[in-house]
Amino acid sequence: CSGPQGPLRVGAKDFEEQLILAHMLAELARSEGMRAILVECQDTYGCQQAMRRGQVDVMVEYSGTASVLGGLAAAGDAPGDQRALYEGLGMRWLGDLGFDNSYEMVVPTARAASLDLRAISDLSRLEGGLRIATPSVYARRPGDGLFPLLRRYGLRLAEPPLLFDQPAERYEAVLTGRADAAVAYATDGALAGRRLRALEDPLDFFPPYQGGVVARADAVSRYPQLEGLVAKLQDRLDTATMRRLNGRAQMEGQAPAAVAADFLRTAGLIK
Ligand code: PBE
Repeated sequence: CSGPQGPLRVGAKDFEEQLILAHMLAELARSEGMRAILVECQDTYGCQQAMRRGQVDVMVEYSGTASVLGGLAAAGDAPGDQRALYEGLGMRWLGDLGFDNSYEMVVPTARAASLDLRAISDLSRLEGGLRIATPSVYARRPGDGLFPLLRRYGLRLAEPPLLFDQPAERYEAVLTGRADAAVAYATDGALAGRRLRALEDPLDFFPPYQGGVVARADAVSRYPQLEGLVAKLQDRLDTATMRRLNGRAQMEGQAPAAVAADFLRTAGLIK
């Protein structure tokens, strides 16, 4: 744990949305005269471990991810459980930001139309089994991860999953027919302009994934301004906005820090 003079350590998983939002939090903290640094903690597990060890003070997490982490059932948990869950871990959920970044299964719009694919369950009709393009971390994820999803829907893979960590690579794999379906994040900027359809989830396998800010309780005491910083971001980041900001980093190659600073300036939150 750092002392009272230590900088606020803002954690980020390794995808654009996380980096953009972490830069927003750090930049807002600096605008209040605090020192703040970014800590890249890789994936959900790496970041949660860093939070528990006191190497990260605050980060953006997703409501459904919180319940998965807590070992609760992935599906069917009442929204809002993440608050109680984090309290039990010595952390505080400081508020939702206003967007939902769920996992989605996407298929090319044309193929969905010709095969009448509407729901994830319809993928069982593909002869010879399913070829799927996924982020590697999702293929390893318990709870709401790929293999629990396949089990829940009774889907059989034709071959090991194709692992692509760049969203555009997954979408291209499915559009060129190398895979039948790709795992998407609902706020991926790379979805824009691609003729892909997200399949329905009739079994409600996926919980809601409201983006929100979680902090260690000791950081909230050390930095009483923290809750106010989160409040400044609330009601400004809906799913469409988040997708647009992610697209600037994913597709236009802008640095996440620049996307964050530009957003805050345009919103009048920093000079
Ligand atoms: N998600 C979708 C994942 C990654 C993108 C927000 C549910 C997570 O970080 O938990």
